[in-house]
Amino acid sequence: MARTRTAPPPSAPPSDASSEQAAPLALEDRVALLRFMHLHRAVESRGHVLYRQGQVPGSYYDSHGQEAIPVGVAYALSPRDRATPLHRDMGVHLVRGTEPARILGQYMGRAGGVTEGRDANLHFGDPRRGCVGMVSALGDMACVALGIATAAKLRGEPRCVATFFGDGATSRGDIHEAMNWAGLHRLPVLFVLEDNQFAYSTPAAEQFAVHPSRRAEGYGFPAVDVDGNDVEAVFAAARDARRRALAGEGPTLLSCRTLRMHGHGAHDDMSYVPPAMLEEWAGRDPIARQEERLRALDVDVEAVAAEVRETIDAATQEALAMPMPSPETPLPAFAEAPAPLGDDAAVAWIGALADLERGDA
Ligand SMILES: Cc1ncc(C[n+]2csc(CCOP(=O)(O)OP(=O)(O)O)c2C)c(N)n1
Ligand SMILES: [Mg+2]
Repeated sequence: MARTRTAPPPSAPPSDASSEQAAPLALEDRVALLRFMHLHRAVESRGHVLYRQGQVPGSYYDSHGQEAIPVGVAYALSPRDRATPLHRDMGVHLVRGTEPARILGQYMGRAGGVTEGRDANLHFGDPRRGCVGMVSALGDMACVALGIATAAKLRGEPRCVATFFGDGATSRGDIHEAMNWAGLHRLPVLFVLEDNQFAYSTPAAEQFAVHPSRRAEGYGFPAVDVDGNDVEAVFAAARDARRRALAGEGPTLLSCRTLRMHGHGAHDDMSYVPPAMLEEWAGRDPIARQEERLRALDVDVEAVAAEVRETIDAATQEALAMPMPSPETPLPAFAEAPAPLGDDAAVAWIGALADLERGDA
């Protein structure tokens, strides 16, 4: 009889222990990776439906086919680590515990959304979860990540930061400056390149003469070429990079090759992608691949998918019941400075350090 494995609920990110150990992934973790990819795809698919129903302002952007990268990297982080995800990286938010209803509420600009209806629908971060939302200017978030990593190093805090960017963004100066500085100061940064081989309609061959993964060497740190459609490979590479970062060995570039199966936005039919390429990559779907692995281990993968469907249905009802933000209220999402997830130990440690310094003076 097939076993049904349950994964941690979305509000329970993996413990420090799961990401510290070099041991092979436990079956529960392998199932959790599948579940988070399903959640990622399902929350985005539902967002697209809501968009077509006129519930989501602006355009709509998803990451269909790329889910293994944000999920695999985020799962390797500890709660105390930080992330600067791109606007499509819902897996990062979900793994770090942001509830699907709050993401759907965010898409629709509702008061119950992550930024309480106060920011553009996809440019959001939840400081409680250690996620800094992106700004539209590509490449800029690498410099924000650098600031976070510099602060962690100066304060002696045991944390790293994962910053995500596309192949197109690697042509921006900010990425080079960030990599140079991070390499020089051995900062605890995971540079996560989501190489989907296109920057909007521009193919990689028209973007750079040398693949960006070769550039890391010039800045004095390693790059790892990762199959971006294999969530376990992404997890393993991120876990190794995190270990290096926390050991003071500096940054790593995780160059994750993938192909997004949807266009740049809901308005884009991606006619610029050769059909044969789409067909080839459809056969490498990250969810189907993880399901195949787990089916072979007798996991009831249909039950995992069914549970996620139920979760998203309930989240949709919850989000649709959220009111629009009141024009009377100020900007609560920015006015508060909540302690981020997993920081209790670090805060206590910094407090002890401050006392010590005062005592010395
Ligand atoms: C500095 C800057 N230039 C141009 C844009 C417009 N723009 C938005 S997304 C995009 C393509 C991004 O390609 P890539 O970095 O490969 O990310 P992908 O969407 O493929 O994940 C462009 C040119 C921008 N947001 N910022
Ligand atoms: Mg791209």
